[in-house]
Amino acid sequence: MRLCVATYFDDGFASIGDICAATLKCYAARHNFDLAIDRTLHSDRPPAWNKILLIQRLFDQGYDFVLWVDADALFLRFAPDIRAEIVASKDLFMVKHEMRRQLQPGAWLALDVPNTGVMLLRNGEWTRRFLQAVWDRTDYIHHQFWENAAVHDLMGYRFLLDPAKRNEPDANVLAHVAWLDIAWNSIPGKCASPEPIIHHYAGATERLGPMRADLARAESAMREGA
Ligand SMILES: [Mn+2]
Repeated sequence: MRLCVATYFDDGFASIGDICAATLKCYAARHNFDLAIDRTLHSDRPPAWNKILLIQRLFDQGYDFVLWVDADALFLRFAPDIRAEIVASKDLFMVKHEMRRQLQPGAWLALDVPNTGVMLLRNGEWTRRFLQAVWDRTDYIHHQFWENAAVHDLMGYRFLLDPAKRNEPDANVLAHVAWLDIAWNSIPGKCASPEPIIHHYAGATERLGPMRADLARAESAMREGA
């Protein structure tokens, strides 16, 4: 089985992207995965969309699986093997965060928010069609959540896109999706795992400082074999 660990970032993201890439390199080496750190892709869309292009390209190169990790995320621990999460009947493995939204004083809504920051994708007909469907949602090109917004829409999680709508997960899509433990996409201070494998600074205003501190932690985890 060929698995490629992948990320993309442009020059504007390089200071944090380099930190992400350093940990991806260690993770790939630890498990004998290939590594794709792409700095060259470009399209006429905001950079977040390039993840779709890179995953499609790696599928075309024949990888059986792609493990995508956003450039604003990094591994803290290296021993957990993502292959242990693979289920034969599923094509897309990702985390959904549970967020709480206050509707009115005293009334909270628990909201599932699938997050595309970390995804394991199986190279197959369904995933290829899904990625194309995401890319084709041109109405979300400039949405604040970019391709993640298109994924929400396609999966039927529409509340975050439009508070007038409800989350009505699409069973046909979710039949192909397995939810990973939040440890694989732990958002510090927002939706955090007690034992994170990957920290993801989604929507954070300050990333560089915390990611540098995390990198030091990751380097000692690496030395200890964790
Ligand atoms: Mn991100």
